[in-house]
Amino acid sequence: MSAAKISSAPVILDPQTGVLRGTGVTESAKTLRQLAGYFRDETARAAMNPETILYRVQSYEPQPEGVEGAICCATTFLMPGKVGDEYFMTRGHYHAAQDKPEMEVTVSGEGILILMDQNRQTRAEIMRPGSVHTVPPRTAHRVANTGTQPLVFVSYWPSETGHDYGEIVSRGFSGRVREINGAPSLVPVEEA
Ligand code: PAN
Ligand code: ZN
Repeated sequence: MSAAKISSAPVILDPQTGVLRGTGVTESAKTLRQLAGYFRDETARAAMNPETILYRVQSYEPQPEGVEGAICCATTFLMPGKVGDEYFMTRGHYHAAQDKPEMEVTVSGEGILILMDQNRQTRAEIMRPGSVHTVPPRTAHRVANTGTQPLVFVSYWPSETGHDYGEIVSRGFSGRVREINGAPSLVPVEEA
Protein backbone atom coordinates (compact mmCIF):
# COMPACT_ATOMS: atom_id res chain seq x y z
CA MET A 1 0.00 0.00 0.00
CA SER A 2 1.50 3.35 -0.97
CA ALA A 3 1.14 6.24 1.46
CA ALA A 4 -0.98 9.23 0.45
CA LYS A 5 0.81 12.55 0.16
CA ILE A 6 0.65 14.80 3.22
CA SER A 7 1.42 18.39 2.32
CA SER A 8 2.29 21.50 4.28
CA ALA A 9 -0.17 24.37 4.65
CA PRO A 10 0.49 27.01 1.98
CA VAL A 11 0.26 29.79 4.56
CA ILE A 12 1.44 30.11 8.16
CA LEU A 13 -0.02 32.64 10.61
CA ASP A 14 2.50 33.20 13.41
CA PRO A 15 0.32 33.02 16.55
CA GLN A 16 2.68 35.26 18.53
CA THR A 17 3.02 38.11 16.05
CA GLY A 18 0.08 37.69 13.66
CA VAL A 19 2.48 37.74 10.70
CA LEU A 20 1.17 35.84 7.66
CA ARG A 21 3.67 34.15 5.37
CA GLY A 22 3.28 31.97 2.33
CA THR A 23 2.03 31.64 -1.19
CA GLY A 24 -0.64 34.18 -2.05
CA VAL A 25 -0.11 36.51 0.92
CA THR A 26 -0.23 40.16 -0.18
CA GLU A 27 0.67 43.27 1.77
CA SER A 28 -0.50 46.88 1.72
CA ALA A 29 -0.08 49.98 3.88
CA LYS A 30 -2.10 53.11 4.62
CA THR A 31 -0.44 56.44 5.41
CA LEU A 32 -1.78 59.58 7.05
CA ARG A 33 -1.95 61.10 3.56
CA GLN A 34 -4.32 58.35 2.46
CA LEU A 35 -6.56 59.00 5.47
CA ALA A 36 -7.12 62.66 4.63
CA GLY A 37 -10.69 63.52 5.60
CA TYR A 38 -11.20 60.62 8.00
CA PHE A 39 -10.19 62.28 11.26
CA ARG A 40 -12.19 64.91 13.13
CA ASP A 41 -9.24 67.33 13.31
CA GLU A 42 -8.13 67.66 9.68
CA THR A 43 -5.85 70.59 10.59
CA ALA A 44 -3.95 68.39 13.04
CA ARG A 45 -3.71 65.60 10.46
CA ALA A 46 -2.40 67.96 7.79
CA ALA A 47 0.30 69.21 10.18
CA MET A 48 1.69 65.68 10.70
CA ASN A 49 4.14 63.84 8.42
CA PRO A 50 1.89 62.58 5.60
CA GLU A 51 4.11 59.53 5.04
CA THR A 52 3.48 58.23 8.58
CA ILE A 53 2.22 54.68 8.24
CA LEU A 54 -1.00 54.21 10.20
CA TYR A 55 -1.45 50.54 9.41
CA ARG A 56 -0.23 47.65 7.35
CA VAL A 57 -2.43 44.76 6.24
CA GLN A 58 -1.29 41.29 5.21
CA SER A 59 -4.03 39.41 3.38
CA TYR A 60 -4.55 35.82 2.33
CA GLU A 61 -7.45 35.61 -0.10
CA PRO A 62 -7.75 32.11 -1.61
CA GLN A 63 -10.38 33.47 -4.04
CA PRO A 64 -10.36 36.96 -5.60
CA GLU A 65 -12.50 39.59 -3.86
CA GLY A 66 -16.17 39.09 -4.71
CA VAL A 67 -15.80 35.47 -5.86
CA GLU A 68 -17.36 32.86 -3.60
CA GLY A 69 -15.71 29.64 -2.44
CA ALA A 70 -13.28 30.56 0.34
CA ILE A 71 -12.77 32.23 3.68
CA CYS A 72 -10.24 35.07 3.56
CA CYS A 73 -8.11 36.31 6.39
CA ALA A 74 -5.98 39.37 6.98
CA THR A 75 -3.77 40.64 9.77
CA THR A 76 -3.89 44.37 10.47
CA PHE A 77 -0.96 46.04 12.27
CA LEU A 78 -2.38 49.36 13.51
CA MET A 79 0.17 51.78 14.97
CA PRO A 80 -0.36 53.67 18.24
CA GLY A 81 -0.88 57.42 18.03
CA LYS A 82 -3.47 60.16 17.77
CA VAL A 83 -4.59 62.87 15.40
CA GLY A 84 -5.60 65.61 17.84
CA ASP A 85 -7.47 63.64 20.52
CA GLU A 86 -8.65 60.89 18.13
CA TYR A 87 -6.80 57.59 18.16
CA PHE A 88 -5.19 56.18 15.02
CA MET A 89 -7.81 54.05 13.31
CA THR A 90 -8.64 52.12 10.16
CA ARG A 91 -10.83 53.68 7.46
CA GLY A 92 -13.79 51.40 8.21
CA HIS A 93 -16.30 50.03 5.72
CA TYR A 94 -19.52 48.15 5.10
CA HIS A 95 -19.45 44.95 3.08
CA ALA A 96 -20.55 45.15 -0.57
CA ALA A 97 -22.51 41.92 -0.10
CA GLN A 98 -24.34 43.32 2.90
CA ASP A 99 -25.46 40.00 4.35
CA LYS A 100 -21.86 38.87 4.93
CA PRO A 101 -20.46 38.88 8.48
CA GLU A 102 -16.86 39.02 9.69
CA MET A 103 -14.84 37.96 12.71
CA GLU A 104 -11.98 39.84 14.36
CA VAL A 105 -9.51 38.09 16.70
CA THR A 106 -7.06 40.25 18.61
CA VAL A 107 -3.44 39.06 18.71
CA SER A 108 -1.79 41.85 20.73
CA GLY A 109 -2.29 45.41 21.88
CA GLU A 110 -5.31 47.34 23.09
CA GLY A 111 -8.06 48.91 21.06
CA ILE A 112 -11.69 49.45 20.34
CA LEU A 113 -13.83 47.93 17.61
CA ILE A 114 -16.44 50.43 16.45
CA LEU A 115 -19.59 48.92 14.95
CA MET A 116 -22.32 50.91 13.21
CA ASP A 117 -25.58 49.41 11.93
CA GLN A 118 -27.59 50.66 8.95
CA ASN A 119 -29.60 52.98 11.21
CA ARG A 120 -26.24 54.60 12.05
CA GLN A 121 -26.41 53.33 15.64
CA THR A 122 -22.81 52.96 16.84
CA ARG A 123 -21.48 50.74 19.61
CA ALA A 124 -18.01 49.63 20.57
CA GLU A 125 -16.20 46.59 21.98
CA ILE A 126 -12.87 46.50 23.81
CA MET A 127 -10.13 44.61 21.96
CA ARG A 128 -7.43 42.88 23.98
CA PRO A 129 -5.21 39.86 23.32
CA GLY A 130 -7.42 36.88 22.54
CA SER A 131 -10.70 38.81 22.26
CA VAL A 132 -13.03 37.47 19.55
CA HIS A 133 -15.55 39.83 17.93
CA THR A 134 -18.44 39.19 15.58
CA VAL A 135 -19.21 41.85 13.00
CA PRO A 136 -22.85 41.12 12.12
CA PRO A 137 -24.20 41.54 8.57
CA ARG A 138 -25.00 45.13 7.51
CA THR A 139 -22.57 46.57 10.05
CA ALA A 140 -19.78 49.02 9.30
CA HIS A 141 -16.60 48.28 11.25
CA ARG A 142 -13.54 50.32 12.17
CA VAL A 143 -10.75 49.70 14.70
CA ALA A 144 -8.97 52.30 16.85
CA ASN A 145 -5.68 51.71 18.67
CA THR A 146 -6.09 53.07 22.22
CA GLY A 147 -2.83 51.60 23.55
CA THR A 148 0.87 52.40 23.33
CA GLN A 149 1.89 49.35 21.26
CA PRO A 150 0.81 48.27 17.78
CA LEU A 151 -2.67 46.73 17.81
CA VAL A 152 -2.57 43.47 15.87
CA PHE A 153 -5.75 41.63 14.90
CA VAL A 154 -6.82 39.01 12.39
CA SER A 155 -10.03 39.40 10.37
CA TYR A 156 -11.93 36.54 8.69
CA TRP A 157 -14.64 37.01 6.05
CA PRO A 158 -16.17 35.07 3.14
CA SER A 159 -14.45 35.69 -0.20
CA GLU A 160 -17.69 36.80 -1.92
CA THR A 161 -18.06 39.70 0.55
CA GLY A 162 -16.41 42.68 -1.18
CA HIS A 163 -15.76 46.03 0.54
CA ASP A 164 -17.79 49.24 0.37
CA TYR A 165 -16.04 52.39 1.61
CA GLY A 166 -18.45 54.92 0.09
CA GLU A 167 -20.75 55.85 2.97
CA ILE A 168 -17.89 56.10 5.44
CA VAL A 169 -16.03 58.45 3.08
CA SER A 170 -19.09 60.66 2.70
CA ARG A 171 -20.68 60.49 6.17
CA GLY A 172 -18.17 58.85 8.51
CA PHE A 173 -19.26 56.95 11.62
CA SER A 174 -21.81 58.36 14.07
CA GLY A 175 -19.28 57.97 16.90
CA ARG A 176 -15.56 58.66 17.26
CA VAL A 177 -13.10 57.15 19.73
CA ARG A 178 -11.33 60.10 21.35
CA GLU A 179 -9.18 60.58 24.43
CA ILE A 180 -11.33 62.51 26.88
CA ASN A 181 -9.91 63.26 30.36
CA GLY A 182 -7.10 60.79 29.71
CA ALA A 183 -9.27 57.81 28.72
CA PRO A 184 -10.83 56.48 25.49
CA SER A 185 -14.43 57.54 24.99
CA LEU A 186 -16.96 56.85 22.20
CA VAL A 187 -18.16 60.36 21.43
CA PRO A 188 -21.32 60.89 19.30
CA VAL A 189 -20.81 62.94 16.14
CA GLU A 190 -23.15 65.86 15.41
CA GLU A 191 -24.13 65.66 11.75
CA ALA A 192 -24.65 68.87 9.80
C1 PAN B 1 -10.09 44.15 7.62
C2 PAN B 1 -9.79 45.59 7.18
C3 PAN B 1 -8.46 46.13 7.71
C4 PAN B 1 -8.19 47.58 7.23
O1 PAN B 1 -9.19 43.24 7.07
O2 PAN B 1 -9.86 45.66 5.78
O3 PAN B 1 -8.46 46.13 9.11
O4 PAN B 1 -9.31 48.40 7.43
P1 PAN B 1 -9.98 49.18 6.19
O5 PAN B 1 -10.16 48.16 5.10
O6 PAN B 1 -11.29 49.66 6.74
O7 PAN B 1 -9.04 50.27 5.80
C5 PAN B 1 -11.53 43.86 7.20
O8 PAN B 1 -12.43 44.40 7.78
N1 PAN B 1 -11.73 43.08 6.13
O9 PAN B 1 -13.00 42.87 5.67
ZN1 ZN C 1 -14.51 44.00 6.75
